[in-house]
Amino acid sequence: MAIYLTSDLHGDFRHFLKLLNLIKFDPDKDFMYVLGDVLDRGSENLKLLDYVRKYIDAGKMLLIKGNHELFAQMYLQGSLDPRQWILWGGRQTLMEINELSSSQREELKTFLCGLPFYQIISTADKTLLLTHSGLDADHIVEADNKLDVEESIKMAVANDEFQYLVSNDIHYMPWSQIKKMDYYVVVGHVPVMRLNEDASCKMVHTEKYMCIDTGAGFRESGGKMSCYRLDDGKEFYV
Ligand SMILES: [Mn+2]
Repeated sequence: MAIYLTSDLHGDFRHFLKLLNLIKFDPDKDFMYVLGDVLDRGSENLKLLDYVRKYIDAGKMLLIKGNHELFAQMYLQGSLDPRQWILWGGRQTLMEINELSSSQREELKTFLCGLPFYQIISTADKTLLLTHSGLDADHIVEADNKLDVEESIKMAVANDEFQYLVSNDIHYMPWSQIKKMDYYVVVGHVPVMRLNEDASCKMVHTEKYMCIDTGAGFRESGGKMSCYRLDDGKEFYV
């Protein structure tokens, strides 16, 4: 039994199959957490989402909401201008959604609305909080010299889920504040090529959080799709 974490698959169905093949993902024994942004930038967005959903329905994967899932939800709700979504990488997903019947759209909207914003998981030796973007610096809950990550996320989402999901504040907040976080946090959202000094696509590990968006949506900038095996810390890239 192995637990895998991945994020920011961005419509790249082909590489997701390669990744599952590389890790020999076994739905009878393994579990995978997807930390958001299955959609947009790629060429097979809904095909990839449907594939992930089959595993979700079988209880073998869990999808946490990313900003690109929210963009699709907002488009389906009529609250996002298509031109804006296109600018944010949604052109192909938009065309795929426009092919759907109205009942399929309704079903997709309900699914996207119901996605969780975070998940807390425990293994024998560690407890982690998984979420797409991290923290919204305008909504931080601190008490007893601790930064309450779960309450901070709840407050940020209650205030404005869009603002929460597009935030990259965790990478900008002072370390004195980050080190007070009461959970070890795993995020995606910001391609690690922007964070690594050598601009490589290696996952970023810090004392208090890690970033596992290795840039599957930005192959032209050296990005890859990847996953992290929680059991032994091994990283896999395709
Ligand atoms: Mn994102």
